[in-house]
Amino acid sequence: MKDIKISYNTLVYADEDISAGIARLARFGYDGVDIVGEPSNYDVAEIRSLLEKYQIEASSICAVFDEERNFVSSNPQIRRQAIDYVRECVDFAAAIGAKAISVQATACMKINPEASEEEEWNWGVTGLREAGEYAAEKGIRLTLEAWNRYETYLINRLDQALKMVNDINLSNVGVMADTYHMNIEESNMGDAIRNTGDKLFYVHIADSNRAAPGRGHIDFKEVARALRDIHYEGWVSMELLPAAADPFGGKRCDEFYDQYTEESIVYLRKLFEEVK
Ligand code: LER
Ligand code: MN
Repeated sequence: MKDIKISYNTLVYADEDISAGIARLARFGYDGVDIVGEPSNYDVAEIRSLLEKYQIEASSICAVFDEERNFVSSNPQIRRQAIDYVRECVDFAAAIGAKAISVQATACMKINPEASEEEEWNWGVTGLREAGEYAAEKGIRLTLEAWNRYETYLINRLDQALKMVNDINLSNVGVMADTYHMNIEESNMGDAIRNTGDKLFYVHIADSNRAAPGRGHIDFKEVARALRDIHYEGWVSMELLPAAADPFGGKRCDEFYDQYTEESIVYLRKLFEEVK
């Protein structure tokens, strides 16, 4: 069986130039890099040459959803901005050779709805379908990530993400798991993965405290067993964030650079070796 490829999200290296991040990932033997979805922050030619130089794949674009990019806003203009933003990420992904974009229906850290659940759900399905159709034209997948209840109110578990993916009904739109969010929301992480089956397109990894795997209390053997059970051949990507009430506030944690980057890949390679 082809083994699972390992990536690291540059969101973790918040205050650093992308070239330093990619060089570090190559040094520690990563297969890929997740790039934060702000296309205007990057020079496409530079990213392409870094990927080429360090022989690393762009595994995914990690799209960022805020109050101005929300598929389920009651304001149609903001819903349109979310679709247009994902289209922009699709163009960026195609330009640098990334094959996936992680998405969510709501803005991040937005915990209250603006309309009925049914109405918001339908806006989410319609908007993500339009973005997904555009992505399909360029051979890109959209991976719909479930976030914990403190970051969104709409899709917290994999079964909810799967329901929306099924409602969207496009072969290039699938579910994305993040072990940190799952640890909060799922009753059984292994079963949640198994029930998603071949619709699981992408996985973010962090321990229960969002630190490197092995530093919290998630049972990663069970996660790995479930990934093997569904014959998962996608990416797993490290997404570690500070132990802070606002993890996106840009707080620098020195251990997230060399130390956790090395520790995470050593941990995961051993895990996937042990759980065949
Ligand atoms: C993103 O991948 C994520 O997990 C969220 O917490 C929002 O950034
Ligand atoms: Mn994530």
